Amino acid sequence: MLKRLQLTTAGESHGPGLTAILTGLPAGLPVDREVIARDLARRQHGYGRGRRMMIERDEARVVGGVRDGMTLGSPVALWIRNLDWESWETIMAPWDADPHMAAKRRIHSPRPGHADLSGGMKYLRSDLRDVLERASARETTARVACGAFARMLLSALGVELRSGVRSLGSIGADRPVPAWEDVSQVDEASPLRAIWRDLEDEMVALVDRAKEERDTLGGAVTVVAHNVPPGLGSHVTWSEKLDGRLAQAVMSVPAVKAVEIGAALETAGGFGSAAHDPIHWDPGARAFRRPSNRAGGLEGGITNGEDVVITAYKKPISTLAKGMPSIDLDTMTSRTSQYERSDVTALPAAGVIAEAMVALVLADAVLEKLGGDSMDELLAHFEETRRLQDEWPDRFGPADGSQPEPATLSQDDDEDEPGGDAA
Ligand code: EPS
Repeated sequence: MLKRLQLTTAGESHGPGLTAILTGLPAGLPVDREVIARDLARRQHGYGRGRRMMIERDEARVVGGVRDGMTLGSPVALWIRNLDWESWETIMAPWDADPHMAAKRRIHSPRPGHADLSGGMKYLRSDLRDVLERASARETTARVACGAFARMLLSALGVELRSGVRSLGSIGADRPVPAWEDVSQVDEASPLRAIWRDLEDEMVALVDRAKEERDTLGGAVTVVAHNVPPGLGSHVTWSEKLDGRLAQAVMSVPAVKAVEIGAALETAGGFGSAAHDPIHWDPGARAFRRPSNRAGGLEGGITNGEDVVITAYKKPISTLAKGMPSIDLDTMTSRTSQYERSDVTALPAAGVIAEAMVALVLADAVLEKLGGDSMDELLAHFEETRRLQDEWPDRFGPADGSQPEPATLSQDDDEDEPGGDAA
């Protein structure tokens, strides 16, 4: 779904490491390695993660596309080591794996909700590990590292992104749609990166309870992109609509089963008059203003200059320590699903991953609209587009400059229109 950028990742959860190749970035983008390191650390953080996160210290080694802190316009290539590889080498080696060890860790009783059964059937594997290793959320490390490059491109245009946990289980589900001010206050060091800090203790207690009950939890994370230029994406073709492109990217985050833009769930249940954001004109600032942002910054699949607000709803992790009713494929009899070390919840990380996906889609839409092989060209095109957009309202109004009577469209007027029912 990306149009100018292309992202490919490779690597298994317990393989040697992860590779990512990101193509399409312009030359001359300053690359701050601290931004990449910070996003990787943010993704690793969060209450409810399993022991694996104590083993890994994610670090992206840039092995292509960057020279002396600047992109070259060539593909950016990254390598991230799996420190856990040491314990899995005999099982996951590309050659000469130890058959005895591999058999010990073979998966033949699929976890309901996971890719185990559907992937095993599709790829005709007799060890479901062949599926779970790639279906694992470990892969999102590579996405977050590349998302940091997209974030840096966006920040050159003044766009910022933040996220947080909006609800965990049912805690927080009755709170309003978070705005930029809410996600900006998220304390990255807090246990769950909760948007509503007053609910954090209750959320932590629920994670403890789920762990004790050998169960798992889902919830919702909200990403807000601030200062997004108007005019990204387009209404003209279904595949260019930016809401659709964002939804696809965010839905691809592991365990996400629904994506909401703005206040979609709330507005779907009411009247149109309570759903849409009134449009005002501020003559001093020569800017359109909206007192609300229920549309989440997107109208007609195009950014309208308001903050882009996206919520991802994540199902509870499908690896339950207590298992779920399943089938042993070796005997085709009922059996509890096999357990693989996992997390009780990964919601705090999901927010960071969704941020990376939103950043990649927005950066892609920026490149689609503004083009340019270099950052210099991109920024020049950005300024010119801004100037044209600022001047655009002058194209309206009577040619002689007189003030027209305010126009109203009544139902009767509508019926007199060509093609109206009254014809
Ligand atoms: C995951 C299971 C756990 C998580 C892992 C995703 O890994 P392991 O089976 O090695 O304990 O920690 O997430 C990561 C490794 C990560 O970097 O996010 C799964 O089954 O999806």
